[in-house]
Amino acid sequence: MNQETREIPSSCYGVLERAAAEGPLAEAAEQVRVLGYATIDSGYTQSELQDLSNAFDEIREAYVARHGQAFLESLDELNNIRLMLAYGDGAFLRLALNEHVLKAVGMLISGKFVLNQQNGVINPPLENYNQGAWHRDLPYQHFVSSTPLAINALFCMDDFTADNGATFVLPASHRMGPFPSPGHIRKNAVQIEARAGQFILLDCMAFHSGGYNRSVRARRAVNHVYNIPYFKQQIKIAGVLDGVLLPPHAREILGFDFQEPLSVNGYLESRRKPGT
Ligand SMILES: O=C(O)CCC(=O)C(=O)O
Repeated sequence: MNQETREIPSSCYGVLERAAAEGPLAEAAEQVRVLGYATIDSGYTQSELQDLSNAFDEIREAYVARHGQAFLESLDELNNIRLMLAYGDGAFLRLALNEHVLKAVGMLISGKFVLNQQNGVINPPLENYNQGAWHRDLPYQHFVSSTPLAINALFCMDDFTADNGATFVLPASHRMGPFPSPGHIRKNAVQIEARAGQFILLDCMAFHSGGYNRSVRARRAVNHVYNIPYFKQQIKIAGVLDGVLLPPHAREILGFDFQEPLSVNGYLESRRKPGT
């Protein structure tokens, strides 16, 4: 029986407390809290998606030319484009500030959050690649936190299908410290199929892995890790972008407002009250 025709009971008993989630973003946030992953729509039109897709390929070509294919290969970096928002006409900066994503992340991370990293990810056909192995996005960590510290919003540049190696996730693994056993993985791994233009939201402590791409074309994605402002960014965005023209909300999300003071004086000045 498929998911749509199941008759799911709607009544309950013995329940004193119930989670509230109204609308697709709140429902996705609830699913991330419980299972560690969900999908949401970005709201882009087909023509905006096509522009992003073209921009992705142009930026990649220029990136590989700038850094050199052999050098990138020697670092296992050929299938990544670091900090895409630093290139092109601002399309990837707008993607990092997508209002659906920021709303959903705001429902998940209590208080302020910043963008830690934005990376183009390419899953090449019939080859292994650096994201095709189980990992957390806060790697080497084996604790459990009661609320998310970081969320990955993985933008699907192409359709994610079983054939082209759509991302696998281990549901609820953000609630367990250790990496699960091989038997648990065999029984519980879920592959997340999604349409181009959707975001896959992952609690950064949920174990996930790209799948093997058996199709004839690369599967492209752009990951965005947002986290509480206490973690350092992968690349200091305030050192790469000129923040002068950015609106206050963008400056906050990109981390301009959370740079560590360089001295005690700098710290005290950063706290100076207006008019003193
Ligand atoms: O390529 C994928 O499907 C997974 C990407 C990934 O693991 C990541 O961005 O952390």
